[in-house]
Amino acid sequence: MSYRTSPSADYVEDVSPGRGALPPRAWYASSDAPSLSLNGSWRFRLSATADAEDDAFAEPGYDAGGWAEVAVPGHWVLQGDGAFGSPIYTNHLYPFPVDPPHVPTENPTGDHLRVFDLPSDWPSDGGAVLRFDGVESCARVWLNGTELGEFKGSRLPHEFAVGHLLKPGGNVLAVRVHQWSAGSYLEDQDQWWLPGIFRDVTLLHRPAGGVGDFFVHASYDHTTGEGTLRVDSDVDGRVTVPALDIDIATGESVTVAVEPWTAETPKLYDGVLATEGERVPLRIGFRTVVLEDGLIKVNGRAVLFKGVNRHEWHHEKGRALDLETMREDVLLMKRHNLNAVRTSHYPPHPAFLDLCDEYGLWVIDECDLETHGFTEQDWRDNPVDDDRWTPALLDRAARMVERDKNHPSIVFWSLGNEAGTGRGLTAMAEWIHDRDPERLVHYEGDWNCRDTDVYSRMYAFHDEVDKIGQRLDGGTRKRRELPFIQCEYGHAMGNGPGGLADYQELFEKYERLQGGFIWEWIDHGVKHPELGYAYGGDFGEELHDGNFVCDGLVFPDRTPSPGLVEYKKVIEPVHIEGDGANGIVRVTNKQDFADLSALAFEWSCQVDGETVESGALAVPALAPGESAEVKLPEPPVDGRGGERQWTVRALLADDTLWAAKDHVVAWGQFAAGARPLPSFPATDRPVREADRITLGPAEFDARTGALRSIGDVEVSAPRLDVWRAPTDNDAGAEWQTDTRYGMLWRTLGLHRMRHRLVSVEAGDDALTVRTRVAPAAREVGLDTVYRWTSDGERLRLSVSVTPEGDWTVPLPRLGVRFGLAQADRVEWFGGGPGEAYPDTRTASMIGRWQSSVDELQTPYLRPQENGARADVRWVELGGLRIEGDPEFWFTARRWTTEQLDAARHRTDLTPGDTVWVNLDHGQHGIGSQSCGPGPLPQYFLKAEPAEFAFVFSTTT
Ligand code: IPT
Repeated sequence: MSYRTSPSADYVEDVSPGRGALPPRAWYASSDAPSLSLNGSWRFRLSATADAEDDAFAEPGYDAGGWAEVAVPGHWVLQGDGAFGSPIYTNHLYPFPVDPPHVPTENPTGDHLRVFDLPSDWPSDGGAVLRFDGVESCARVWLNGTELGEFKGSRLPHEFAVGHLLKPGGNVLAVRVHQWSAGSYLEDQDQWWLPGIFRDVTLLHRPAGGVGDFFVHASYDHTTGEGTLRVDSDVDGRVTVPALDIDIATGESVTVAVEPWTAETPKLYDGVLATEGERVPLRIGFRTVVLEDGLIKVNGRAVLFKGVNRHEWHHEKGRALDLETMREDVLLMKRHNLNAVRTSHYPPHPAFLDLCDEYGLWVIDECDLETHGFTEQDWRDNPVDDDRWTPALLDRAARMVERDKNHPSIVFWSLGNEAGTGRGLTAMAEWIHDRDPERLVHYEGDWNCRDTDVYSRMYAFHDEVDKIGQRLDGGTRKRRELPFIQCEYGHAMGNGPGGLADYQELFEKYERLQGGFIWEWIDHGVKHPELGYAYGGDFGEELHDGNFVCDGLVFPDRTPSPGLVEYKKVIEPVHIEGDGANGIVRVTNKQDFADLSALAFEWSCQVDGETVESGALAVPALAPGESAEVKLPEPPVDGRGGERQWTVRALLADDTLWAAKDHVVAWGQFAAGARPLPSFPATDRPVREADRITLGPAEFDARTGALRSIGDVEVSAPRLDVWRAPTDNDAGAEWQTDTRYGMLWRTLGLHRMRHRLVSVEAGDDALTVRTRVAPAAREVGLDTVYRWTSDGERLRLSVSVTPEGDWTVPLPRLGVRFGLAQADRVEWFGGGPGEAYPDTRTASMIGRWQSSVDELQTPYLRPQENGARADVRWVELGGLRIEGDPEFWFTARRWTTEQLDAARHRTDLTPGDTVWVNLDHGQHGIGSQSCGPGPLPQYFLKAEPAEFAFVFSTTT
């Protein structure tokens, strides 16, 4: 005989979306119907299983005085200092046995209790609705002891009619939240598993005759310049838009001249929907989205998405974001030239979409659906191909579309992410196409594009994208006729992504390619008292995916990473090229809709990186796609013979919503003359005295030829260095087995090179030190000759490297490393202000830059190679000036590469007494192999014969 002690928790494993909730509808704020936020501190009790406690706590009068408290919105595992469990990070693996729809018996369950009074002016007539904007993953709700129902669909709204249950005072709202439910099978996104009531809870008064659901249809006819407005409403009423003199009945259409909405020109018209009992403000954007001639067109023009995938993340609050944090995201995106967001992989808090409407961002709104873990069993039992789950899928589609349908920013509905293929997805697509034929449908998981209006891929390599652009990729007939986007590319994990400029070139070259969305916006690091930021495994998870959750363009505190700065430059809306010798600039407007009238242009002329003159540059207000050549002024007369260059910037001409006047939108630089290379006659000869050799300002160890000092600056001798602490992109994803150089380098032993001294030769005009640099157990090596010369004041080191043996891998870096006892301030002339590598150097601007050694470091959450400055002509630090022949890559840090390599978190790095300086002739590219292609061949640092030199002098 078997029986269950608590059948009341059966709903947890039920595949149905739930019971008791109202049908989904548009999310809006009423002008006159009051609402009551139930956010705040709630009483909280955690149980280990779904049925550990009965529902007595939901009864009025229950004494929860002894319970803990949690903040709502919030995730309980991020509160209570570990007393309420911990977050779990997995990429695509389910952290529980795949046994759908069953979930573990150990199912953390949080009982939440909140007692509230109605405000004294709460209307006594009408009804009321209780709205949950997001609860992970399954909730059962009671008000004043009456059960309202239960629901799943974590990032979707659920409303209950509660008017009949409300009392003026002492209302008891009880919510039981289960971490795991059948719904968890549909929510296998690559992110932390974070249970809780993580979005707002609100009580909404619903006046008699109030607005129910409504659908704003606002299209734009680019051939006439007119917009057509129709608002369908469950409850009849009138629609007014004062600025357009519109006053129509709901359901009625009107066509008038309007300014259209685009992400570049987000014109919104304020309107009102008034029914007998309520007024609701409308923000109307007129635009038409179509698939035409195989292209995604808005208002008659093809758009190019310069986008990013945005998960909701806050380093302390998880996915419980406040409005200011959402606005910060939007402002950062706009300031970095982004024009599009994919809401990976669920509908965001609705306020974020209001911001996208207002500030101007194209949106792919994605449904809360991912079943990625089923890939481990070849997608067997995948819920999206099992009719029993289809009602849940359709419920999710409807909750997204109905909630968000009035946002002009949304151009695509996305069915979800990484869910394989199946009938359930088709059912969703059919329902969506039918409900909203005025937008397009996206889904990446089906490369045959059965249900979609766009061919979408993730992490396709450059060569494949090139083929797709040329329509040489084959595929089904349907697919061949569709435009292409990369819904994910440029994996921004750690240092990188590299190769963005090369992608952008392709996107701009072929009409079929309509851009892409970087993976992803923000590192999901969790603020941690000892580790700084925690990632997967730091909470002792039995299964986890490490720092794969830290792959954003901004750090967890939203500081832009170099990847974002690079992306900003790569996607700049204006292209500025120049012919410095002839004093001509060519400016191209790369926007899709706006002319250049919002921008002002400025030229400046630099000598040795210092601006000697600048002024305004008159550039015509070019239409999208247009170019013009503009003459630069006569180059300034300046006696100095240094390196000359022009810099031209495009700035905001006026304050905008998202940045102030003079914000730099785009720039270009071009040389106006060659750089004079540092050189001097070798007049000094090395002198040997006992155990030392002197040459000009320098002293060497006579036996080893190792440099000891230059003037009074002590150094630990420069030696050849080829090792860098592998980046996440060097290490590569585990499924890319044959070209993961981060691994191959280690296998070869490049992190433990030995230096065999061959000879020290004090000649007439030079000290020559010959060595062979090679790893144990291998025959490959690098013959390395250091040749030192001096004119008495300056010291020149020429390095020549000749590879021996069969080098089958590129080198991580090639240059010299040395140590300085004291260094803090750094000044250089070269690329900056931020780091750059061969395929991430677009944003590196040639100029004079200053920094401290500490500020040179880029704080990647998992420590790895970072902080190199490109094209350095000279650098000064620690009493030395170092000039390059040719330009070099410069890195300085207070720990060694080996320490950097060994560290798991930033807090593992402790500054030592020595500042370690790398002067590199070459760096290997960065690529995006943590989930995509490695560096393109042109960014490889091949093991080839090389010669390079540095000139040292003291600055004191
Ligand atoms: C792709 C996922 O869609 C995304 O959620 C994230 O996991 C990303 O990869 C990697 O960070 S899936 C890809 C591994 C094929």
